[in-house]
Amino acid sequence: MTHRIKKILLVSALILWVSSCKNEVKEISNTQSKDTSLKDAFKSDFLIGAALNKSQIEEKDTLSINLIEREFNTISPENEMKWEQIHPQKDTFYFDVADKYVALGEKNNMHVVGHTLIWHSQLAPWMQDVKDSLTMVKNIEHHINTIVKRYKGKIDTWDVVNEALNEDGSFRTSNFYKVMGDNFISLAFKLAAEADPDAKLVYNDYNLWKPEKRGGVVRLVKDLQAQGLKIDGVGMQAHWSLEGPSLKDIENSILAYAALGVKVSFTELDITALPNPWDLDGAAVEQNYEQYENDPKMNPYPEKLSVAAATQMANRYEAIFKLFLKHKDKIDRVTFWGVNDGQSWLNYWPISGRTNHPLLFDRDFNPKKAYYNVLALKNK
Ligand code: 9MR
Repeated sequence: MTHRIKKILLVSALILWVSSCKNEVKEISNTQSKDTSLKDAFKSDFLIGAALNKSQIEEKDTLSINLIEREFNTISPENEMKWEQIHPQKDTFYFDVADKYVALGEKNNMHVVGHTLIWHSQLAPWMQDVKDSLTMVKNIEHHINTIVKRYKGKIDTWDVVNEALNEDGSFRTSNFYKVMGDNFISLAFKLAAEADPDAKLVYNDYNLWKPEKRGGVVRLVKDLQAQGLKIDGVGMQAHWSLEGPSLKDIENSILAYAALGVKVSFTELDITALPNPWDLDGAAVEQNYEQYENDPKMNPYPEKLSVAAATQMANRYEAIFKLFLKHKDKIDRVTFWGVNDGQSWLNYWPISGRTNHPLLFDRDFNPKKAYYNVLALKNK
């Protein structure tokens, strides 16, 4: 064999080897994504979702998009459909990003959630000043009719009213409440049902595991039902921590809401890995948290979780999903509030500039130990 032929053979062999390696890598990653998809693992139990930010909705963040399409079968808009974004002035609606959001969900055959129609927070300033009930009713009608009708048949579930209750179960004295009493809640559910009779309608709030707040939700749902109005579900937001709430409190709420004949959704699940000011001795909630901003004690995992904390997080997620599976007949959806740890709102709240680790995927989109523990529940 001449030197030249030997060289050609060697190069060909090398090319063959590299391309077979590529195939192997592709095959492994395909199999991996198939085996490890949350949506497939839980498909006979409940939907699994994530809240998307603007750059994900606009498909600029392609790494997120790959993960979202692989792992989730339902999506929620983290901010883009809130009143101040979508309806910033009386006669101005911005549908651009919301349209893209709905199109993304449709393209991927996902269950699309609308968040949220009526909320005291992130409300357009022009609505905060409304003082008479006739004007408020008209504005709510205009808002709900315009948005819900636009996405009729495309948005599958609406968070109709968000966070209308105080911690003791009484009504929050938002501007809606000050002007209309609790009638704004029945009005919103009535309008949403008329605008899209097939959409699922949900009351959504945080700390719904608390017995007193649970009582408030039970009263609210019963009241809507007594008026003959449609309410399909209670959304328990689930911004939780490693220590609490207890599984018992969560379970008691699942049972109480399901007993009303509505479904329970976990709409905004994340588990903070960091100490919060109100966990500290003597720290009152109303304190200003800026003082903690550069306090290393409040930011113990600036790079990644310690092995012990990652294990604690994995165990906590495992226990929570075990409870969800126990009540899968009552639960229709579990949505994480964000895609990866770096994108979570918990890096900015309640103290800004910290490094939190509340989700199942790390900042490089790698599944964490918590992810594998959750999936393993389906292999037991
Ligand atoms: O994650 C959202 C964050 O980006 C916004 O700054 C914040 C503004 O209030 O809202 C966050 O989402 C909230 C959700 O819409 C309703 N439940 C509580 C969520 C966390 O604050």
